[in-house]
Amino acid sequence: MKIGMVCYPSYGGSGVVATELGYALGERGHEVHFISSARPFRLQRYHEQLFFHEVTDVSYPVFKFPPYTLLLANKIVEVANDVSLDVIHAHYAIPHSISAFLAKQMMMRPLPLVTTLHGTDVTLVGAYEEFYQLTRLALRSSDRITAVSRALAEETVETFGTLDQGIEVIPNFIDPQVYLPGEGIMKRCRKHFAPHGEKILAHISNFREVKRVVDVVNIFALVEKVVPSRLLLVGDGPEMKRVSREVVKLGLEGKVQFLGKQESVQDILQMVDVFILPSEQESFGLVALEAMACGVPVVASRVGGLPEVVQHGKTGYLADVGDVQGMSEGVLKLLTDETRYKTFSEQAVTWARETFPVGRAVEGYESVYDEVIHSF
Ligand code: GMT
Repeated sequence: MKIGMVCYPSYGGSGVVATELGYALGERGHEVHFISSARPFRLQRYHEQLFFHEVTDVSYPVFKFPPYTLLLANKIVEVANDVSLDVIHAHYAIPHSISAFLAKQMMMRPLPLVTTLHGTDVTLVGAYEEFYQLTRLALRSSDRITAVSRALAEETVETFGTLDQGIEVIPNFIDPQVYLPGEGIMKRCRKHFAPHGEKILAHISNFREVKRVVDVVNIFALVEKVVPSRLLLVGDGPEMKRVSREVVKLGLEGKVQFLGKQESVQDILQMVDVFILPSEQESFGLVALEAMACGVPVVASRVGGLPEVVQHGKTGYLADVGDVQGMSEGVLKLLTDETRYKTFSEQAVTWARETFPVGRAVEGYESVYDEVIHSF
């Protein structure tokens, strides 16, 4: 099959899922054409079945903002005609499915559209009054819709009503060859961050408000009073200043390290003891899955799709959103009992590998493409 993959290029789970899916499809002999405003950040390795088409900007005095949605629609048509795409797979409803919908209208032949919902497109963006009607159009005009968790599929129906084509849940996935417990080189780094054998906690995100990174710092403050520890904060985003201020306010400088944006998060996860994800909303929490695959138990909020990803009392602990005390207790339960820690860590690896293998997800998407192509 020839698949047009439309995604955001920047740091974020949806771009990661689209890119990893592209590589896996390429391995199975499909041709995958990424269409985006820049090269997706995980699209680094050369693969003969993978191609990238950049949506180029235009500058014209009457446009206050360049109309990206339209430029993308035009590019989709160009690529679809040039390489004879069989299907368009849009990751994120706004604006990608809308651009694909426009592209479909411009085509002289049918071009099936599959939309994958990742979360904030529905839970935040889609539910804003300003985007509500557009998101509804994106959903209604997609030939097939998939969602990354049951929770997200249910929330979509609650917000937008029942959709004729239904929503298929295809959970996110990991490549167990990449995300695995590791030692080796990471032992050296561990010594660098925790020279006196302190425990290492970590959080990775795009530092948006919805991630509640300030809670991470507060959870860490409670933990490190009991167990000598260090906190690694990976990523960057709008909340960075507030988070840095909280670190200073609590006198935690020297115990908290900001690592900025990083690409191979598996290298960092392999030296971590507990991963913290206290988000306000999380349709799936891909990074929590990546952590577990590396043998790192997760302490997270009981929200959205996280209970489908983190098994409370088995691969980590869940607490209500904002329950800093509860989450710090979860971390301490893990850090103060070696036997429990080892059991959780092993269960996390098994759960991640057996429940979310890349192969199962790729087969799921392949059959969605196949069905939609043959229904035209
Ligand atoms: O969480 C973000 O801020 C980024 C966002 C994205 O579009 O990449 O993540 C969403 O999609 C990921 C991949 O499916 C999910 O793992 C995240 O849970 C989801 N984020 C939210 O729902 C807040």
